[in-house]
Amino acid sequence: MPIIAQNKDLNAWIEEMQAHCRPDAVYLCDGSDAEFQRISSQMVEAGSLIRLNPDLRPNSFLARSDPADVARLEHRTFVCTTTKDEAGPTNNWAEPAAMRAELDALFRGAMAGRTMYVIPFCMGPMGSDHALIGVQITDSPYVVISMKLMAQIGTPVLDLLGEGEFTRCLHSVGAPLAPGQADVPWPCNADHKYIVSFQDDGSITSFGSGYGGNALLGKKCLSLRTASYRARNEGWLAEHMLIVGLEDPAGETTYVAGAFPSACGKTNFAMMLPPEGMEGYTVKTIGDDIAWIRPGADGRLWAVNPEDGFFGVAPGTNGKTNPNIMQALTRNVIFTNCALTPEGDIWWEGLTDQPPAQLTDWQGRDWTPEAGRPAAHPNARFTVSQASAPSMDPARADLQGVPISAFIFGGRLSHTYPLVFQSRDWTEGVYWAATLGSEATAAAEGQTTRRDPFAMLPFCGYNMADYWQHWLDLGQELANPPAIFRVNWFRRDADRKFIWPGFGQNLRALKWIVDRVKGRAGAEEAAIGEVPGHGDLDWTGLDYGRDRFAALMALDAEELAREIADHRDLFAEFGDRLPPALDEVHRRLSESLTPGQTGDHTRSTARQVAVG
Ligand code: GTP
Ligand code: SPV
Ligand code: MN
Repeated sequence: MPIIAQNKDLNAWIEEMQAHCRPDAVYLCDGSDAEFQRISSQMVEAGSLIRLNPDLRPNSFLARSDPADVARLEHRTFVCTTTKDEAGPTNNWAEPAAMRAELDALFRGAMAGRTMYVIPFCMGPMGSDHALIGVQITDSPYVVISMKLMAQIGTPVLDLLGEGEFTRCLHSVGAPLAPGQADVPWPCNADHKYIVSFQDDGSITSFGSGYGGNALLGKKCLSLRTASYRARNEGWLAEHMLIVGLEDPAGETTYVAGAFPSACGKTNFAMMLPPEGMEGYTVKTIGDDIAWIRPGADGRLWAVNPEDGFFGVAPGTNGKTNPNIMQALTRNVIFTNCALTPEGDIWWEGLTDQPPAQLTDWQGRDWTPEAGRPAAHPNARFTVSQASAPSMDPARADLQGVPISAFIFGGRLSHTYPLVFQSRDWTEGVYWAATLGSEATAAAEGQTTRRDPFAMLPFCGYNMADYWQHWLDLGQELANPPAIFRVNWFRRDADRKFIWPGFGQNLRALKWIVDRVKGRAGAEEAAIGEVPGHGDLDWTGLDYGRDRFAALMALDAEELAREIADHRDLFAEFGDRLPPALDEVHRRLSESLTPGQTGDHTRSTARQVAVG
């Protein structure tokens, strides 16, 4: 098929890559529904997709990955800035020229026996100044059909691009086929995997993996690593954040953006239903994973969601935990690494209370509830267009984005941190976001905290200390900066039971946050900031006693002092680059929490209601 992209640079790049990667064919994606149907049908015939029962799950598919290619690969992810210092201690760095040479060698002939697909895509509302156009070259049809659900792709994007600039995103599964060699259902490269952001020229190259954030290069690579680097230079923010609006009974909507580390509940939070008693409130979804945020002429921050689809964690999702996404998952979905029922539908742990008696697991093996292993991979995911979720806010199409009134940061922490608190000011808020952590897995809960600053550890495209400074600087410039909050739904009592009644109640914390911003809710001064008293939260429809709440909110001076002391280790990694303002907050908190002189400092009874 002849290439008829009118963009000269694009044409030249396609020709160059065709000569270098040696595919059997080159195909320029138009992004049409017919194209999706055609490619998915070809994949079904080739055995790399299973078509689900159209009566149960119309136009939906199951992909089973190679068991060694099931998640993002942080140790194979590289940020190639000119110097190692620019990438910082939390990123893998490689010298750009050396990395280019290594990748050039790997891509030589890498697409033999396959089709090279060219996917023009747009992240952000089409036509918005906030949008970025990329072109992904890939030999993975799974990437093509996934990108169709995750972004605007094809001819409309090429038309918008015209002669303009685009981000070069090169991807191969790294599994060339010799003449006559049979393909496997999920090709990837067992020996070499690379996910590389070249920050010197803004290009992205990924080799060897077909999975999610490794392969859908518009997502983590372009919209976070590349965009965060650009954003620092251009004065905006690219963040691993959900964006939601809370509409109150009077019809007023307040938008917040929230950063929780991977698999810590962004998707659910972004589309939660109100709990019993709070039916007058509505959560409206703008996005569940990525936010691009810019200062507006009004001195506020405005956010867009650059994505058009959800690539969400399947296990644990059901009609109770997330009815909105379940509604979206009824048709037009690509499921990856879920289990298959005998009727030709999907299943995963937590979808139903009782597992089916018989399944095919994510690796294609027979499974029964006695198998002693999960039927779906714990990182099994669904890919679905956002247009399918009933909770979507039409404002997500607004070219300038939505105004952000608050930032929320939260990890999975079984101790020390209360349900919610508000930072005293922007600088302290940046401190609490920079020191965000999560207890790695359920198994590791209560043990080590993995620091995940701003939930951006795997995604920040430059030195994390410079990123903190960028946040501090931006806050200084804003006439109306958002308020900053920390949340934690995961605190446990002495019997290891969750103290918060469940994430179905999280809207109560969100309502307090919104009411704080509006000057409608009270708070008490505490060592770490401002905390709600029992009477400050709305308990309509929930009987939650003062004692339980006191346990949820308790601030233990020694625990906090240990936590603050632990932040020193994180900060020490950055040496001289650590912003002095964060060092200063650390010093102040350490002093106020020195064991022995804490009682009055951890919580004073002075009550205050914010104005503004
Ligand atoms: P990424 O897509 O990896 O960035 O993650 P995410 O933050 O969007 O995670 P997601 O909402 O998909 O949640 C991951 C898992 O945690 C799912 O199994 C959810 O059912 C479960 N989950 C979501 N929210 C909560 C919560 O508030 N508490 C608990 N205990 N589990 C939750
Ligand atoms: C995450 O890991 O934060 C994700 C999934 O959102 S992936 O797109 O695979 O990175
Ligand atoms: Mn994510």
